[in-house]
Amino acid sequence: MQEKWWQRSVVYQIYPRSFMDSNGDGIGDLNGIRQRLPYLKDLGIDVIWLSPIYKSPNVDNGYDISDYQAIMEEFGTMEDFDRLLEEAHAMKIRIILDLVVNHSSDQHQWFQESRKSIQNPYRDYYIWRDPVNGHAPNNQGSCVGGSAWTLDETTGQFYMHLFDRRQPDLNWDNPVLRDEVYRMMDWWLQKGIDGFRMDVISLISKDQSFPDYPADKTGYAPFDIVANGPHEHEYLREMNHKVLSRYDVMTVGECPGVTLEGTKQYANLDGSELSMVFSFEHMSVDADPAFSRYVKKLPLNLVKLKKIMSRWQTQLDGIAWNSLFWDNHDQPRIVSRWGDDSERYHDLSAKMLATCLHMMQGTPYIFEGEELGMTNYPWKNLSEMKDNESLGNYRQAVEKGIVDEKDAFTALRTISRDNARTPMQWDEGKNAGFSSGTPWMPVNPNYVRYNAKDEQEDADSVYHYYQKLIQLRHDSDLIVHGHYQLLDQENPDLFCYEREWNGEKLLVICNFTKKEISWNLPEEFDHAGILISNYKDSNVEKIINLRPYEALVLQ
Ligand code: TEU
Ligand code: CA
Repeated sequence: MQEKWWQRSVVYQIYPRSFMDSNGDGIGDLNGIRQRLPYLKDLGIDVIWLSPIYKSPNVDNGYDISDYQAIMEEFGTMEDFDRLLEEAHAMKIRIILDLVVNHSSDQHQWFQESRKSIQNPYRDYYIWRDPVNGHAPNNQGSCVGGSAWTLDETTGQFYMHLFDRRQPDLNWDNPVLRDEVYRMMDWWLQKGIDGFRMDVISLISKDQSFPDYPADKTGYAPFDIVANGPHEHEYLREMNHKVLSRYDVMTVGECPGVTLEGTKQYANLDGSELSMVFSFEHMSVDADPAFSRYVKKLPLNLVKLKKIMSRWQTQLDGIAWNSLFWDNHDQPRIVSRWGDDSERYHDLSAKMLATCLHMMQGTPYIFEGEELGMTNYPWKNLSEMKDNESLGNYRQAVEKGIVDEKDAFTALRTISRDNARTPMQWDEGKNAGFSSGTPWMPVNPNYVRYNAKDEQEDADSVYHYYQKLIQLRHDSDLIVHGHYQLLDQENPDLFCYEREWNGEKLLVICNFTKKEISWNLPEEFDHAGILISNYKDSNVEKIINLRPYEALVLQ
């Protein structure tokens, strides 16, 4: 099988609103991103994934699109985008865009038309149903809390929205809508973009008989219960056939609710659907399935995490392609979540977590600031938070008495999506160098300690460690293609695994705790050299004495 360019690539996710503000209005923008291309080049990444840059009323920071072929005014103009793409390409950096087509904004012209009357030609672009006994058609819940159905007075019918009521779901069972989406995708690909990250693409096909589903504690069925619906793969294959297969692009489907078996179809190496998917099984190990993740957080269960990640590593090998991520704009910061963001262990644990992920098989994703070890924000109260989804779930659980308000806030602080969205920390100047105005989100006060400028100047920084991990992947067939095997499965403190390719082997050892732990080195690594490690003076003996958060890769 011939290697695809995206199999050796490292992707860097930009959340444009928080990355770099070029004109002092406190909001990141396209020209800001352009100014920082040299930084990304220096880091060594291959691809930028831009979270949505399209016209949007910003109910969900651009994940509610009112015009798929226009740029959000706060971010700049189409000319700014064209220039960004051109300059990135000149630097051999590719750009993929977020494709948000499970739903649009309620301000999109399609929905404005659709809601006017039952006979409107756009009616079937969305999902409309008559009330059932005066109520919503079924017990489907939305991701932000409450029902997934809203009654629209004009016609007396309900429309469906798996997210906010201002994000109505598009009707993928309508072939006219599908072709409209494909035309729009083609328009962007003609511009020369290098692919798409597809928002909640696992949700596009619903069982439109809308049965009632098992409800959770909120009284509603979870939003992702409809994932992997009846025509899911049929529609993706159609999209692939009509659009994607005509370009040399990468695609990553964000797939809540996806299974390992399903991924063998979604991300099959035969290229019939997508290049890879984001699955969330490994992100759920600190959630209690009975509660929304925003109101209850469990400590990390490393054995569980290892089992999940190892299953994806071994079972997709040679069949489908993995994506590798700890962070994105919907997740808290990994160093605060599963590392230790205290001064003493911050750098060590950030590097350990990076090692553990970047030595696996798949395409790694770095979320802006992760390469600096950016941390969660020290929230004091609710009023500082902005994210609709985190707050919606929190409020619902508190109002229904499902959780104690104080406990829930403790969880919310550490899991809220807002943690990912504070401004990028560029330097120790005003607002961390993000903006000369007032940033739309507060800057984390620790920018004086963790910022790009200082870390670029410090050879030992988290930044330089990421740079090295990226370089290693570019240079190593073993890291890109090697078969994976978990070692010492039940060890509750260490994550150890091997990679093997053409008779060569790699051993990855990661201490997830601040304890000192000794571990017996497998004999075949007796004379191995150190490929990378996060302590300077690591030495390899028959019994390795691992220090707090130590990470070692032997070859
Ligand atoms: O996320 C879908 C989704 O499931 C998240 O809302 C959720 O935060 C998390 O994955 C659950 O663990 C996508 C986007 O990434 C998110 O920012 C949008 O809010 C959402 O879709 C709606 O477009
Ligand atoms: Ca701006």
